[in-house]
Amino acid sequence: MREELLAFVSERGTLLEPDAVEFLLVQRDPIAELDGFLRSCPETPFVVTLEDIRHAGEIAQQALRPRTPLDLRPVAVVATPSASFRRLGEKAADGHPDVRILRDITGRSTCEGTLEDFTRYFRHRFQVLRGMLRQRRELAGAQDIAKARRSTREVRIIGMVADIRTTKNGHRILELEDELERIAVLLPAESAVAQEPVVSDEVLGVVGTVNAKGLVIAASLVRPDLPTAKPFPGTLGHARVAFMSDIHVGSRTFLEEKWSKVSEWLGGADEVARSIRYLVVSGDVVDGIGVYPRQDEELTIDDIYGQYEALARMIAALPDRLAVVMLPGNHDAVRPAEPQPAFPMSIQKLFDSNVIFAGNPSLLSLEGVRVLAYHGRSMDDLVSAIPGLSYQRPLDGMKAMLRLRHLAPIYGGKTPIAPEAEDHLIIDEIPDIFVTGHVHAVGVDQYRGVVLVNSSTWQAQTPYQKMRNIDPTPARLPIVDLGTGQAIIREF
Ligand code: D5M
Ligand code: FE
Ligand code: ZN
Repeated sequence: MREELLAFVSERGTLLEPDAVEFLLVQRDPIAELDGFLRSCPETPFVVTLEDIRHAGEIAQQALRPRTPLDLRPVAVVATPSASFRRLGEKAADGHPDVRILRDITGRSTCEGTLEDFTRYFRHRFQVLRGMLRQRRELAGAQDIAKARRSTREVRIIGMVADIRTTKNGHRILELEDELERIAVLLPAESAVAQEPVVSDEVLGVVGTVNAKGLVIAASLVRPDLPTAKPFPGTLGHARVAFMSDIHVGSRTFLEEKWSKVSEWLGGADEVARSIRYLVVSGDVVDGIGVYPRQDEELTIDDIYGQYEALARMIAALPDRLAVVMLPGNHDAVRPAEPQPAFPMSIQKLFDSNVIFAGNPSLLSLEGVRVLAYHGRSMDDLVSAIPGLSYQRPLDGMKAMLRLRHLAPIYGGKTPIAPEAEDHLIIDEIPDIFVTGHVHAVGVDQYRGVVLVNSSTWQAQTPYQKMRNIDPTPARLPIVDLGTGQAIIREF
């Protein structure tokens, strides 16, 4: 495809930035995509950039939307479809699927894991998140740590959390680092700031005063967070997207009967089922091989390709109108370090052409609605670091990710992170829908206008989960309306 694309480019007398080439190559029809963009230009540009192409798709979508602020509808979350949810749905087969992968790591990984790579990775993380924090009114005029250290008035600093400890008097002390210096920040035991959860390696702002010993006494902590609620963008129509993850095909505990039920329902006459045009599958699609000790004792299919072949048959049996987007998780056959690339060709070719493969995480566009999909491995680290978080309440963990504007803020825990040149786990663009899996729970909610989905599992409790008291909520299908952002969960 690469050669065909480049031939097309030279035939049209323009140039394509390397990033734009990679971006196009992961789209469904790279040439049609580029052709569409070139047609929208009054004259052929000298060079086409990644930004040009990304934005072209969005502008086309926006042009289709009505100008009246139908956009201001609140996001409602309900457990059973109301009569209006049923009635509003459009027959998904009546429209063409429109899926774009706006951003993921596939084909762009550059890191080798050297020390320089790590330094560069963390510098990038720091700089981008500092940029976001500087937009916050509370941090206007924030100073470098070196300068703040000498200040006698109120200081505002931004740093990455290098260490967190508690003193014997119950105060907490953070070591905060910027590019040049490090400073200790005291969260006094009796103050409200001491109650706020802080995790290692997050980038935050501190407003406080410096005492005689050069210690910052914090008055408040500032997170990059999301700006106040934004409206759900909303498509003109009411096509729906359903979410799944953690199918774990090949495991003894894979719930075959539940799968038959959901598969039958999706292919049946139910109005809501027929309104589902997209299915996003966020990782752990098979159980894998050698993922944990003595896994072979818990497998019904002990060949990795055999597992993907079985899944491919299951997906092929779903109705043709469904455009399926599939990303990997920690049980899948790609590198475990995040960001993970899409499945290799040897796996992709087992599936029908209605399946689109994306990396973990990836930012997708479904008819212009932006979906941030992430398997959710970092939840393991967040649950151990933040008091009150639990596997049963993954939506709280997702809100924490949005507040910190990072999918995997804690480095060096259970979530392996590849030191790419840029930190792809930063939540840079604010999505309209944010979905995670991994914890085998389910839920829908919203945070500041972002619809949150945790996408259940199709695996029963495993012996390991039983030992750890993790009680999964399998066989639930969250469904979101792309017109309104309204979300429901269907149980099978
Ligand atoms: O993870 C499924 C669930 O089990 C999820 O809640 C995490 C938990 N889990 C799995 N393995 C571990 C380890 N090693 N430590 C802590 N928690 C774990 P899955 O990715 O499907 O195996
Ligand atoms: Fe899983
Ligand atoms: Zn997982």
